[in-house]
Amino acid sequence: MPEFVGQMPKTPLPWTTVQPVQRLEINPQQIQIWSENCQMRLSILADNLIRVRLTPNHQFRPRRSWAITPEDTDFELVKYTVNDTPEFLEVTTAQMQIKLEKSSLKLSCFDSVNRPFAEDLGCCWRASEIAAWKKIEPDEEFYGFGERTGLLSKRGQRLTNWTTDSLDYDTLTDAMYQSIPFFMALRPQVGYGILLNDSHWSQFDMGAAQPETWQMLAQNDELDYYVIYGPAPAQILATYSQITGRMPLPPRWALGYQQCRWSYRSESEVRELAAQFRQRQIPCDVIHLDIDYMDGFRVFTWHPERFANPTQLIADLAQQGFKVVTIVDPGVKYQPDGHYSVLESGLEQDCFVRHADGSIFHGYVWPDRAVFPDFMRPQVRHWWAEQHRALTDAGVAGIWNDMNEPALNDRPFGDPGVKIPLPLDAPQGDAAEQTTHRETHNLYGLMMASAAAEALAQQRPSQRSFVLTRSGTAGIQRWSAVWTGDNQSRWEHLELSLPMLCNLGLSGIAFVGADIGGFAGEASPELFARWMQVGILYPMMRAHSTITSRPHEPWVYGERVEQICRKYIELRYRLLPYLYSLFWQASVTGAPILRPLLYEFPQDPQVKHLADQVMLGSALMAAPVLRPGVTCRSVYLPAGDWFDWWTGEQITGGRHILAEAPLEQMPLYVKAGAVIPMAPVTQQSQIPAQLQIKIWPGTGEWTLYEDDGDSFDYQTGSFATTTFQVELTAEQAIVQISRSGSWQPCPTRVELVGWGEQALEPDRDNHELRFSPPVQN
Ligand code: MIG
Repeated sequence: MPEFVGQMPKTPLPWTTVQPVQRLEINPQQIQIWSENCQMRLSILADNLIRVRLTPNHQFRPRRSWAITPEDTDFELVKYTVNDTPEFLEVTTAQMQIKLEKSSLKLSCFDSVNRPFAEDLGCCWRASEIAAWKKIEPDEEFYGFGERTGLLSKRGQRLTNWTTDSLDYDTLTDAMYQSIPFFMALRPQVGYGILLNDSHWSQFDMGAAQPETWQMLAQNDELDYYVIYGPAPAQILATYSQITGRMPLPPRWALGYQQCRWSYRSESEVRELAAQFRQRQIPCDVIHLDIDYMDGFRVFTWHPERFANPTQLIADLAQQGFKVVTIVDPGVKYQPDGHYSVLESGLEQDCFVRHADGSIFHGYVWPDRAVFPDFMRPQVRHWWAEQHRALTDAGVAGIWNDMNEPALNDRPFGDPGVKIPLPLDAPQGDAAEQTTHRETHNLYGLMMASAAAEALAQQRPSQRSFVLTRSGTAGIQRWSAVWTGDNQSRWEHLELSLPMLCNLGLSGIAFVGADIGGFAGEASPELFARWMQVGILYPMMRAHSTITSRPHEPWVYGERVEQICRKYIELRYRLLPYLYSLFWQASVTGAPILRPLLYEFPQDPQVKHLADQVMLGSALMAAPVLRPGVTCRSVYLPAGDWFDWWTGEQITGGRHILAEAPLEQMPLYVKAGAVIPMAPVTQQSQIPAQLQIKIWPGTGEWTLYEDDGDSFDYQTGSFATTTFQVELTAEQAIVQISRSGSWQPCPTRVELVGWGEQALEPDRDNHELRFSPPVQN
């Protein structure tokens, strides 16, 4: 545990255990339970969702305006039955049963055929911490936990929830930028999720201390958690995202290739960069401006010489099809000379975090001495959002939030000797709900990102927002995409990006990416080429590099690597209609876009640790090369029929195969019956002029989503969903097509791979296409 966090006693105090139930009260939604030394509230929120609260105090903590989950009363009442015996209280919903042992308040859950899950072993508390222990079932593995390095399953690990600037992270790193106290426990047939609904410092021990026990512990005087029954990961995420929120549909351009560097230091450098992309015909949508666009690292300013006319620059870039995203850090330069309106107005409106003694807190970050907004207060967020006009007025299309853990204690900024963390006893929040940084630390990034989203919504009201954040907690998907911070240009980091992004996806955050090429250090040409191949699978596809490294532009590593980058970025652009539909799906159901195989094949024991192969949606599987010098690799194909993306060869699954993987090729496979829409290559994302719907022979169903890609008109019906149902018989293949929504789709052809191609009527409604098998020779 970081020493600055706890007020933990040096010698741990003994735990207090729960006394037997004295009395209980059964209400339509909540069951109140009183014992001699604590009270418990069991809320039945859906057939597969309960919330458990337990406190030794007389009252539960009041709800906060920044709470990430809804009030219990926001849920519709569900029917459940109660069986109240002297030993047990049994609550049964349509999907699960909850059994409470009255002597101990231990709570266990069971599925409809009585298989146990989330079984309590005990709940205790002592000074400033409270914990519950539950049973690990023999075949259980644990996924999610937000942003984590290491293997896919976290069984046997101890994981801390505390947002931390984790520069130089590796597989041993514990707390990282994001802190998401959620995981799912999966075993064949049974799966459930746990959200620890607490922003204080907390920890999960998934069998590190005792192999058959998992524990959650919070530095709080109340235990508050949700149990979500699945059993499949998709169901767990659907419910999890119902309580923590889903990603709003992003603008289509945010799915394109994004180019970043610390930093593009001047207008002419940025213009040159843009020109390179267009001359070399490498598609790109977004250019990021890192901290050097500012005047002396003052947030919401432009450098007077190097970025003298940002409005003109951004307008010119728009002509060439580029959007500009600017970095925004939370630290506001403290130099009260009357010339910096952000500081002046922030001081005037009392926006900055103060010490417990009332004096303003100062830390040292990029602008040297700085003060930090208290984003927990709504009026501070409004003020912060207003400041964004300096950027949006110039035409900035998206906001990149960095350093919002907040990062200020572990980096030698300013005076190298001064490392001052934000004190845990600093008051935060409005007078009405005042608390301390101890409770809000993990929320700092979330609330900062929500202010950025508020700014874009206000200042670009008819366009969808793009916010990117480094820090966040559960629910961050509502406001922002997430990237995995300062990774390194090493093969190990290419490899670990996959389980890391998959676990973020299993934590409800679909819009995620890692810096392509690695942020710190020097990539070899081979590593960069392989990373660009993997990068097309990242929901957010951005290359970035640090100030001392080579820029990670597609042409930096010579002709051969440039060719490879072009080929894969073009493939990304051809796949945009498919990806865009996956984003729509994520926005509606909470499903991840980049998925571990276990998400698609939860019953297959072969894939529970598999993370060097990934699924993009349910149709496409990639088996990238993650090591130098490798030109072929073993690939596991789950049961069923598959097709090689490159050769079209049909392969029977349920086995390992050896795949050819010369540097030019990332092995890619498609499931039989898959439907993948493809657009012509363009240099920037746009509404496709025509679509080719590729279907691989088999049986399946898939829905294509289309709209204008940028406005909110889709909310009033201006979209098209087209569902393709594919059925394969010995004599023929039948594709049934139905469309809804008022968006007029583009000209479309349907290709049954290896069989033939047919044009589709523009209205696409209730069509049936029949294909005859190819003539064998
Ligand atoms: O102290 O803005 O993770 O992407 O380029 C480093 C400079 C601050 C850290 C971010 C990185 C960004 C860099 N920032």
